[in-house]
Amino acid sequence: MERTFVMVKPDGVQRNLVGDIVARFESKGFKLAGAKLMQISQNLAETHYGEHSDKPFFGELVDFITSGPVFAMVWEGENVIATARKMMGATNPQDADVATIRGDFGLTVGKNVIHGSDSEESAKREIELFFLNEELVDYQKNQDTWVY
Ligand code: IDP
Repeated sequence: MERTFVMVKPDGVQRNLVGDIVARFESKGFKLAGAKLMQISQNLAETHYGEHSDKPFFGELVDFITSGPVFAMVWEGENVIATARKMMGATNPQDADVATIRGDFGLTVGKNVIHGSDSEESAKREIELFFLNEELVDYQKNQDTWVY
């Protein structure tokens, strides 16, 4: 089953949105495989956002993502990578549809509440970057027979 990396950014944690965001993924039918509240180091931030290192907003992005705790998660389920991106909405919350996480909770691209892997390759990379193998749990949920 597919897995993806999702993270409530420091603005989402400070604004008490963790519960609502977790509830959306649970209600959709996805299964939580791992989760933790953590402070991202400068080094981890620069590695995670490495593809943006030449962008003008890189410094601001690293400062922001290290400015307070984040809530890191691994979610599992059929087509979860693409579906999580749909549930998050467009990168700029002003372009994000209503009923998406960014559409409902964000106003600016710099503080857009949530991160989610954008491909199979980045999901694998980001899960390995943020979680040890033993922090991820393989288990059955009875609801799955009603979801699939
Ligand atoms: P994504 O988070 O939707 O995958 P990316 O293009 O990978 O979007 O950008 C990573 C993050 O960088 C965004 O979520 C956003 O917080 C931040 N970002 C993107 N563009 C800008 C910008 O123009 N100014 C400030 N921050 C930006």
